[in-house]
Amino acid sequence: MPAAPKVFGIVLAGGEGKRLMPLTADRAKPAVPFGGQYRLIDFAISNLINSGLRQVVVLTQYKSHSLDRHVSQTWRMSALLDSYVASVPAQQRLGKRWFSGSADAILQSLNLINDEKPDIVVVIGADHVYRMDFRQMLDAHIASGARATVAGIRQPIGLANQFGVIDVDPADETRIREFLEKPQSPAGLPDSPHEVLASMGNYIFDTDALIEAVEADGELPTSNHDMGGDIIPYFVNRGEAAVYDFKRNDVPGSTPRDRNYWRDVGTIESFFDAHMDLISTLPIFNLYNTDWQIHSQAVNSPPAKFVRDSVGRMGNAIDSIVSLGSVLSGTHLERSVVGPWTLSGGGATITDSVLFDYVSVGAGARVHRAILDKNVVLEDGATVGVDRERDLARGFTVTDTGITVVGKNARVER
Ligand code: ADQ
Repeated sequence: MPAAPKVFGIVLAGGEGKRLMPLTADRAKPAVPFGGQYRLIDFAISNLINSGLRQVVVLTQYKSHSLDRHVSQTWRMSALLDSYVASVPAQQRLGKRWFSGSADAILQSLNLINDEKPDIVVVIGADHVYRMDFRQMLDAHIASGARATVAGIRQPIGLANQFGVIDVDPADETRIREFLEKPQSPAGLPDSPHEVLASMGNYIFDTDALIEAVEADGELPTSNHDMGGDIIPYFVNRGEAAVYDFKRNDVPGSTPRDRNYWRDVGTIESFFDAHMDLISTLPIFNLYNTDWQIHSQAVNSPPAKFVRDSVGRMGNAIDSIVSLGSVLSGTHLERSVVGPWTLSGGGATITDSVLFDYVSVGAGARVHRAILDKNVVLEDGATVGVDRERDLARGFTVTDTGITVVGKNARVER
């Protein structure tokens, strides 16, 4: 490995995100808005760029239009420095078929790697909220001599069936001796029986190893062509996979509270909870870390505005984030995240909620524990999240813990 290896980044962004419906009815999961002005994919790309990567491709497939547009408008890099973040849709280079899995997405995109000839390839998912300095994982990858390194984080054992579960060789500390993709009842950790070491879906490979593995996998008719299910076990079976413990990662500017923050936002519940992590005085995840900024599209919008309504009623906002272009008039806003260009009328109350862009909340309306997607309109006096049965009867999604989700463009009557 050269002293300064050339590193290429691949962001896997083709997943459907079925468990986030209806938010993914019309857009790929990585394009789902998050935290007011971001999209989920901004966290993955910001981490790579802040870690010094300058050549990054985003592999897309499912409902990729708004994702492609967001990537191309947000991540404009300098051609002079041969820097790019390029969104690459499925191109059917190996026959007339779409990607059949995340490993197939890489197999079908090997031309991108062959063009750049990197020494190392970083492959990451696009649907987590976190900060990570990949330089530290790269150093660990090179030091261990492994051909594949998987980032791992402890998670409650009850969630093991959502993750790849890593079993580390106790004699070696980093070598993975077993990797089970989404197991039903794995053993807990020796020092913590209620936890497992979960794969974060972030990997580093020596380039020749990655090419070899996805090509071999492509020949296997029984394979699901999945990075977690097939490619990582390929390296584990050969004794060539190491774990990188995310606990060691120390991102510049992290607070003691948000050091090693990582959240899989695959479900409505976790998506909602991740928003609540942003808003308290000392947030569990701090967006105001200027040493490791999460970048997003620079929107050309006027500042957010808070005014009395037409009859002089005053509003207030506390423990909340409000994005550019929004006007809140005589509204009480609490523990909520409001996206760009959202309007709310006099006497409205919005609590414990997430509003995307271009939402309109009518005068006297009430929103509680709800997610309102783009362009949702609440008529004057309408309510969401107040009466579960009524929300269900109106066709809204209501989770077990009572979060109501209103899909894009819906009009909510009084
Ligand atoms: P999942 O997230 O369930 O588990 P997957 O659905 O393959 O795995 O998604 C991983 C990433 O790949 C996502 O960013 C997704 O958008 C993308 N992706 C999926 N199919 C794709 C395709 N055909 N083309 C392009 N991109 C695609 C994974 C790992 C687990 C790990 C969890 C961590 O398999 O081992 O624990 O991530 O959340």
